Amino acid sequence: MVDCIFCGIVEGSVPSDKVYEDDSVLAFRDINPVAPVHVLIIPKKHVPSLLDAEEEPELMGKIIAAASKVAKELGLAEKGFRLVNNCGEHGMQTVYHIHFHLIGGRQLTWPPG
Ligand code: IU
Repeated sequence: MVDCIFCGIVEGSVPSDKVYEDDSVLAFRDINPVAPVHVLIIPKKHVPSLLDAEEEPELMGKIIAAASKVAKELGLAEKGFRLVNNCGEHGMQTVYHIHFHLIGGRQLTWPPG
């Protein structure tokens, strides 16, 4: 068992409800959804946070491309959605394996709390 819960999901030792997978990216449903659609999109490689993304531009591009694909596949294209990264303490990041929340299926509000 690996230390990082999302690395565990990637290797399959932790179960998840996967909605998309390719060689470098995985998307699965959040266990505590805040909207009808709440998917986490992660790199398979352990990248701790957005502060480390500067070294991974190609991988980050693949994540954005996956978000676009998953949003369309899950029926979010017509009404729209939000793609969110929480970074660090003030950003309220709780899992230090970078992930992007794809949230939609209801009217969202702005600004966030
Ligand atoms: P955050 O951006 O680090 O605050 O969000 C972490 C998310 O990971 C949060 O929405 C959790 O519900 C979600 N999550 C999960 O889907 N599966 C898990 O095993 C764990 C957290 I731990």
